[in-house]
Order: sequence, then structure tokens, then C-alpha cells
Amino acid sequence: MKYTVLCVALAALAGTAQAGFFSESENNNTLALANDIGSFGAPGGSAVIDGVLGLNDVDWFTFTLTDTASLSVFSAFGANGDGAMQIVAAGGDVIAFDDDSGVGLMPAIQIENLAAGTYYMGFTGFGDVDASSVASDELADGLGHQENFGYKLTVGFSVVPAPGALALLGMGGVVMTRRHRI
Ligand SMILES: [Ca+2]
Ligand SMILES: [Ca+2]
Ligand SMILES: [Ca+2]
Repeated sequence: MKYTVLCVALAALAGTAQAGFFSESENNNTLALANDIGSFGAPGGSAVIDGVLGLNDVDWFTFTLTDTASLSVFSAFGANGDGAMQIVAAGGDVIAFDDDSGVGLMPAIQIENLAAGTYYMGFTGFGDVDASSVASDELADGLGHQENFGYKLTVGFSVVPAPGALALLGMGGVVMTRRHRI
């Protein structure tokens, strides 16, 4: 009986990871017009975005976290491009900027323990905004860069289980080990 109860609890705990593929849809040049890539919670999820950064273009995407999660965003594009990214909280606070932390001139951003809520992710060209935007909250607007290239963004969300959930997983492991011996 105990075994059955634990299995049900573990099944509920495991949940289903959300994953999606998106193509950007213009006009997405302001926070208000951001393309929505979805809502993510435990146990986490991922999204791959396909886009084109044109002249005077910035691409904004929005997502909602239903649990505290760690975010990682990696960009990929050809050697002819130079992209930059911003992560912005719902109220317009620029919480992260990156230019070249990925491979070559590709931006990449990782943020631990991002609180539940709605966020925006902006992809623009080098020359639009810079690291000072984290203090000034200047939002990328596509102006000031001369870039024109296609790109992909890989976005991952991981939710760290609460201590109680970890204890339950440990108990489940013990029960499953016993069952194998029978
Ligand atoms: Ca675009
Ligand atoms: Ca755009
Ligand atoms: Ca760059």
C-alpha cells in the first residue's frame, strides 16, 4: 500500500517538461509586441527560436515562469553576424545584458534562481545597447546596429525541486531498489 502511494506521488512530482519550436513573428520590436514563447514551471522546459535580425531590427520574446527557475540562453548564427541580448523583468528593469559570452561574437546568458513571473528576452545587433543598459534600463530598439543575419536561440529552464520533493524522491529510490530484489 505504501508503495502505491509513493508511486502516485512520484508520478505527480515528475510532471512533463515543456518544449517548443518557434519562429519569430514581426513586428516584435517592443516589449508590448514581444512574441510569447510560453509558460514554464517544474520540472523545467526548453524552447528553440528561429529568427532573422534585419537592419534596424530588434526581436523581443516573452515567457512566464510559474516556479523559480534557472535560465540559460545560447545564440547561434554565422560568422558574418554580431548579436547582443538583454533579459528584462516585467516592469522594464534590464536585469542582464550580454554581447560575446558564447562562441565568437554570440551572446549567451545564464541566470540562477529567477523568481516566478513574466520576463522579456531581446535579441539585437552589436551597437544597439551595451552593458550600461543594466543600470540605465535602456531597452534595445534595433537602432544603432548594422547587422543583418539569421539566428537561433536555445532557451532552457530548470527548476530545482524543493527540499521536501527531494526527500520524497530519495524514499522512492529506496522502495524501487527493494522491489528489484524480490
Ligand atoms: Ca526579426
Ligand atoms: Ca523585430
Ligand atoms: Ca556579440
